[in-house]
Amino acid sequence: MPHTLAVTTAATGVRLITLQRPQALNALNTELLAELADQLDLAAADHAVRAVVITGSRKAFAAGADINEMAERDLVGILDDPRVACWQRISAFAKPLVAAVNGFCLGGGCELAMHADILVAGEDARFGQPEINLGIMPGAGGTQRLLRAVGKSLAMQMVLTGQPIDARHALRAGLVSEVTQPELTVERAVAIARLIAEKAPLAVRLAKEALLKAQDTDLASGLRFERHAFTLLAGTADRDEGIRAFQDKRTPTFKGR
Ligand code: DAK
Repeated sequence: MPHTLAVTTAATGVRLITLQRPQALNALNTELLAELADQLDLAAADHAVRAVVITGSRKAFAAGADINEMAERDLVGILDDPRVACWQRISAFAKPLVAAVNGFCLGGGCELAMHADILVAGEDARFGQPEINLGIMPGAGGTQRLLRAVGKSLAMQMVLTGQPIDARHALRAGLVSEVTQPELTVERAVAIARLIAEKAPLAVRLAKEALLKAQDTDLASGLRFERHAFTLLAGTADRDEGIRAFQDKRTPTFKGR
């Protein structure tokens, strides 16, 4: 059983992972990151799980990497940092990941939220990369994913000044796709995940992979990947089922085959 997370089934096919280190505003220490990577590995292997929602508390999604833990690591310690492998496992999660963000979403917390495919924010959410205030810089993808999400000028401003932006600004910038009342953030994220969970898992998986490719490849390679993935789906039973259900005017039953 994890110590720093609560793991529940929020809806059919939807696993909800809640970060629970309230004493440190869900700061991401090694234990929490390792437990999160373990839970995502379990979700990846479980056919009943079609999508995952990750959330924190009303006060904080996560206030960053654990600064006290970071203080104990010198240059060599950072080279051997076990958290790097945890982040790699988190970023390798191939099923849809939805983040429900309330309160502080800072530093490594913002970087974790940006690992999600879809972000829903409560009106009180604050997104920031304040590492510069500590004499360091983002280390879990913040410079790369933030720039891709919000563009150069705002990413530069956030990373170089350390100043956070509010949920409405994050929405305008494209960092999140929806803003809700804080008490409805998890409910809305679960509803989105449930819609995805009802779709054909192989199509969802390949569509996610293709969309992520758009961020790190040129257009011709991305289009080639899309064509291959699209062709691959022609061999699936779920494609036959989806098309037949449309013609029969009924709801399809997808099996992930
Ligand atoms: N680490 C450890 N403890 C934290 C924390 C953090 N990031 N953030 C908050 N806490 C603790 C506080 O120390 C306090 O503990 P006690 O004093 O009660 O024992 C408790 O949580 C409540 O916090 P506050 O009393 O400060 O609460 P306030 O509401 O007054 O202020 C705040 C909330 C979020 C504005 C403030 O807590 C704050 O500024 N926190 C630090 C935010 C921050 O600087 N985050 C960035 C951390 S650096 C890497 C991967 C990732 C990273 C680096 C490397 N590799 C893979 C190599 C990422 C780095 C970072 O995220």
